[in-house]
Amino acid sequence: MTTQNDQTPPAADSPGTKSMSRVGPTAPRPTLLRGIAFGVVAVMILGAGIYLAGGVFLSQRDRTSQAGAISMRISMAGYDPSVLEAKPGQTLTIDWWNTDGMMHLQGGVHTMVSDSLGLRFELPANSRKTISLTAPMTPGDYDFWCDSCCGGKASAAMHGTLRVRP
Ligand SMILES: [Cu+2]
Repeated sequence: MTTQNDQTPPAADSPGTKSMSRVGPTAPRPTLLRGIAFGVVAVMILGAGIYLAGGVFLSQRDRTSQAGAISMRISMAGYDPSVLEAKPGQTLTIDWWNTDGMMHLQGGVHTMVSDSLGLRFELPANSRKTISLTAPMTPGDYDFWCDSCCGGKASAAMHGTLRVRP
């Protein structure tokens, strides 16, 4: 009676041992291939991520999102470019971007303000927007400035010029 019970475990063990020894020699190759495949996929994903991030970064630096728009950056160093040129009455489209973080900006924005031009634009931290302004009919140099940081109007660095020439 008890011998029947004792026989059952060895019978179950032996097929297990056989199948393990069968898998044994072939096991290293699939594992190695799987490791290589995983590595290749990981490198591809990383590469794609770096490529996409770099593309976004580069597009901010030298490309405008609007055809015919002037790309103008605002930062703690001021407007870049700081001089905009226009014909009398010409409407300029400006792709305006800001790479400063919230903590650097009073109220979280850079601004573009001018009494003589009747401008008041705000640009939140780490963002970009398309703005348009129309040059006056009278030629001249029109001052605009950022009044939300770095000393505002009193800071020479935070001024820009709209240069209107016929
Ligand atoms: Cu500012």
